Amino acid sequence: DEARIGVTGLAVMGRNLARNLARHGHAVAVHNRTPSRTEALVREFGDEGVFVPAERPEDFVASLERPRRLVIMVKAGAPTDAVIEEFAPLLEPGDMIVDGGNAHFADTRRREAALRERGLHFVGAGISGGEEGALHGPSIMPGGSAESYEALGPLLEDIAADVDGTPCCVHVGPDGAGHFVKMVHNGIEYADMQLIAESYDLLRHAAGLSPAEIAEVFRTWNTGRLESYLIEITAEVLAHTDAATGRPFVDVVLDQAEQKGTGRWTVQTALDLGVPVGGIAEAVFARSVSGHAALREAAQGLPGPARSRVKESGFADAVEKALYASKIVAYAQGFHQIQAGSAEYGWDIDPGAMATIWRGGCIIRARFLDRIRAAYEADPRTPTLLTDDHFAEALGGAQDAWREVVATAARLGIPAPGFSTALSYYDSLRAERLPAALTQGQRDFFGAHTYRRTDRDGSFHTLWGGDRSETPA
Ligand code: NBP
Repeated sequence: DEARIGVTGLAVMGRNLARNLARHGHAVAVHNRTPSRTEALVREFGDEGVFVPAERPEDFVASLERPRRLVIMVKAGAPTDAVIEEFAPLLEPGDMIVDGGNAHFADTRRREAALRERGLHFVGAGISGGEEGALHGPSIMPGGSAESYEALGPLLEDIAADVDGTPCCVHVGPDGAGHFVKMVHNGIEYADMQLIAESYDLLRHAAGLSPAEIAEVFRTWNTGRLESYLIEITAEVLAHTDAATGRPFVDVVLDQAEQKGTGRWTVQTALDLGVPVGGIAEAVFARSVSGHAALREAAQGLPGPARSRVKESGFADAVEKALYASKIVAYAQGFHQIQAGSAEYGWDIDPGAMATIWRGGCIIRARFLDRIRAAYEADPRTPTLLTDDHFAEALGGAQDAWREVVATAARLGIPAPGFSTALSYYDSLRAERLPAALTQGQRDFFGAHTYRRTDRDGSFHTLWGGDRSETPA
């Protein structure tokens, strides 16, 4: 029992997490199904700290101090179940299994319940930041019992990213809470990337700027309120020239975006919870549209508007405002989903704490998240971030520009689903009356689905096929 914690699954993520632990002075037991990975880790990085390699699961488990902390970093899905089944029988009550993979939160809930029956703690930890994050400090979103967090928290906080002395790791809530929050984080990441892509597209095709010029625009934006990792790398990608052709890199890349599925999970779950997350959904659909090569090919000859250019002066500033406003909306929708999930599953998640641990380590890390943290600090029960003083002021200041950019996109035939849906959501929430009243009338007409009235309690039905009198339902 010489190792404080163990990692099994030593592909890029597990290896880097183990190295991160070792570099922080924690003796770490390491194991992998294929022993050559374990040997390679110790051979290449053995001098970074104390590694305790084991080939057999029994020896791996025996090398851990008690209660045991065992981190699984294998492929999500069936492999995770297989590894849990392999190790759980070797553990004792009170021991902890941490799944650091990208599990679906429903799987995490199932596994947690099953292992709790066997006296084991199961912690579903969302880990963001890719391989670099795993090595140098990820954002960690652990869900599980408070008791297990007491034993695990200090280690995880030690290896997590750090912003202003605050670790990017906090106990999110019970069972699937951590993986749920990680999922929504990824959904927000999709939305943010889509909005940035639309900004680029508008600057390119409405304003006629070159990729190199747009890179400069993003660099400037990165010194202001949009400062973020995603804006920073956008400038890098746009400034890059393809070595083989000498053309802008962005012009030689096939324009069909791929996805691994966490964005889709976010939208599927949002539909189940009844939470409108248009920004995330349009981002997932935008990737999907881009990949439908045959559809796009078939549509090539369809008519569009005569394309002209907007006057460049001031347009980039308008796009910056539209981007900031749309980003506020997309994040507000994501945080709404976190609050809805928390209520549905009884997780009691602190949304401000999520904004705090996303400030470093993860892909959406940004100055902006401090604003969200502050908004929840000012009003922990706010139903939407949009009404926070800072965000409301920014939305106010963006009004003309935001609408002008969406109108310009429509006029010139440049797709801007992210900007458009954000503005529609904003206007829907603002509207005093929505046409949903008409929808209710239609539903009552064809299906006797009933409606409620603005002036009286109760449900009603109009006898549409008869004398059109109203009856209480
Ligand atoms: P992979 O997702 O590529 O998984 C490879 C690892 O799983 C290897 O250690 C492999 O062992 C092991 N494994 C498999 Br596959 N089936 C197994 C089984 N039946 N029994 C035991 N071990 C099995 O690794 P990764 O890219 O390092 O990602 C690990 C986890 O972290 C995943 O859930 C991933 O979604 C998540 N994640 C990844 C990133 C990223 O940037 N890559 C970021 C955030 C989260 P072997 O060596 O014997 O084949």
